[in-house]
Amino acid sequence: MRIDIVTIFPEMVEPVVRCSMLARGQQAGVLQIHTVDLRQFTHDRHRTTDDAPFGGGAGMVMKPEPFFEAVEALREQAGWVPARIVVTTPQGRLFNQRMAVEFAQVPHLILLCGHYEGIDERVCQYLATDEVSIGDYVLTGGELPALVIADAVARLVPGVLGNPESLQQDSFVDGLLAPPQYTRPAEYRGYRVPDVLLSGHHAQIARWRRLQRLLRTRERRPDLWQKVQLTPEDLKLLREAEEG
Ligand code: 97T
Repeated sequence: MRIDIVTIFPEMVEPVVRCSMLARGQQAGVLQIHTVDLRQFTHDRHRTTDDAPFGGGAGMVMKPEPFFEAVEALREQAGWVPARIVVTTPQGRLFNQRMAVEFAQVPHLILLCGHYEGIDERVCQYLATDEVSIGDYVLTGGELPALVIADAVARLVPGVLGNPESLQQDSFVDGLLAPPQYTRPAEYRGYRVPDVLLSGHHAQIARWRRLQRLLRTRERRPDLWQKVQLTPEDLKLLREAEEG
């Protein structure tokens, strides 16, 4: 898989893709991540990427031409394989694990980072395949959202993670949060690891973990809880927890 991140701040993006798990996938040869300087696709002396908004108003808008030319050049380089072209913007659909799985299924992902008051709408309408937000807060630019998306997608590419079993245990795969995890020492500053985890009773441990996931999701994420399909075993675990 190839991921291109198109930005006016390549020096912000570059160190992140050179390190972390993203580097592992590139080392393994299953993932290629390129940081692309949008200014390479300008033609004027000042390498202009923005301009005043038509109709007036505060701030600047990113010009369409450098984005169109960058995407064309990158797709050409990649041999015109199927691509998703994603603009990161507060106006986009909210990013989630389902979208990460979708994006991981195409061989070429191009992430376009916006700044200022936004990007010329023609980029969103005629060039991008997707407009994506990573959450309801305002950032200074699309670089961090692009890195978030790149990370979430890259770890799904076969060979990027050392142990693919962990993918099956991801939160959201079955719509529940993960259970609490502990490691040695079994007691630290008087804080003890729950006895059941030290017991070696695998069935009881599995039941305890399932219950913790249910309780946490109900307490912290009513939005996820609404959609959970509870099994008869889940209802029994919850009933017992309420009694005991
Ligand atoms: O706040 C932003 C500014 C520019 C580009 C993207 C964002 C954003 O994306 N998700 C949340 C905020």
